[in-house]
Amino acid sequence: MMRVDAEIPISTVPSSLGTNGDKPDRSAEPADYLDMSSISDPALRPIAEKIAAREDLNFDDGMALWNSRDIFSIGHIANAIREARHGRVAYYNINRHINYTNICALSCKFCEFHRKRGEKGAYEYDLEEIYRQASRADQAGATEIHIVGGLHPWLPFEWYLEMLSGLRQRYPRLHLKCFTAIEIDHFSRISHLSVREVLLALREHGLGSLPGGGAEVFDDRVHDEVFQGKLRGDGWMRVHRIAHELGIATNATILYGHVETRAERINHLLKLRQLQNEAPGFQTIIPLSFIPDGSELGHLPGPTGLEDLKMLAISRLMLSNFAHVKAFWIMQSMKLSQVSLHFGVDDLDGTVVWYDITKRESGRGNPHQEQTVQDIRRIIAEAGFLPLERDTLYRRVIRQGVQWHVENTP
Ligand code: V47
Repeated sequence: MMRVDAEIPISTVPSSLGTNGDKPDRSAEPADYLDMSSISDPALRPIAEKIAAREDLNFDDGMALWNSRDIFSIGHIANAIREARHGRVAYYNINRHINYTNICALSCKFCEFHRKRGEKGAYEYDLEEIYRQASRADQAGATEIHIVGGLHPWLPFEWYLEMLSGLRQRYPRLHLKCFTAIEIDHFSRISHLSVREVLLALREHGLGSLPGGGAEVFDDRVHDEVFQGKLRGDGWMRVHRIAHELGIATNATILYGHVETRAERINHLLKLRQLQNEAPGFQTIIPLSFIPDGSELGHLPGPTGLEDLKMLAISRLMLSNFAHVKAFWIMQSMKLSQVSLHFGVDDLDGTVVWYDITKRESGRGNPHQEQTVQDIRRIIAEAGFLPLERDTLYRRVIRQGVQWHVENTP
């Protein structure tokens, strides 16, 4: 049985939990949380001044952040934005991931998940299995299911529509956050519909929002080296732009720590910021720390803890128009995710339970990767923050065990 959430004094909760994309959540200013005398590296002072003045950072600022070894000052500046937006609150959700198939037409080098049909370890769930997993999520009081999979070569578009309508009919409370831009583009090809028509049809059948996966690194050089054949950055951004124009909220990711340069990471963040300015709709950035194990890039070392902290903090600093920065504990580990709450992060994703795409947390081969609500709340509280359960759209969840509702709704 899930523990009932302890009450958080309402005065500590931002007036809006940040569904507005580019609008700040509170009236507090980053300057209120900046102590210039504590910034040791002189190269970071102009950056702190820009943040205090609410000015956007440029490419050179991003590189200066990467080149600085003053991790505490970088954290201090990122934390000023985080606190101005969210106060002492740190968000989490009660969710389940369903990876419906690992059979994929693509064979990206960075990915240990993909299999060809008939290959050892290949799997595909039928609709009944997906409903069974969703039923368990619903009974456990989850608010969201996050559904993504490989690009299955034979499943028709109608199968995905049936999956969504079947889920919505059976479990109407669950928010369906489904399909990366890569899958959306694939559906457009197999159905001969435009991306807009695909998104409209998916929403009609129950789609709630799009996750941020598949963005990788928006750079053609990197793309050709590690993601060949996959939808390129401009295609990913086009899908998210159209989703935002339709009023569908989405997330964004960057997969860092493989063959990309730091300059390419900064350019990726700048492109996301520009898209958010032109077509707002991103809720959160999720920087994903590359896990080399089991992939064709298994010889690479992967990012260190300091690199993870810097990436999270720099994302917070560059993406002034994103409400949230999430550390996905599956990639960054639970321990580092806790520390990252002091480096600009305000969200830790959720309970997850089963996750098939990477399996570092549980040891290779075992997709059971679960955090209990108690543990998530404990690490947040121990870091000095107030744990707050949110739904997918960052609305506050009021919970009594497995019964829940969104604040201000019945
Ligand atoms: O798109 C694949 C990445 C992503 C590896 O939107 C890898 O709320 C590290 O996008 N090492 C899927 N990363 C996960 C994702 C996500 C996760 C949590 C929340 C949300 C959200 C989105 O995982 C893929 C890819 O970029 N990935 N292989 C790897 N070896």
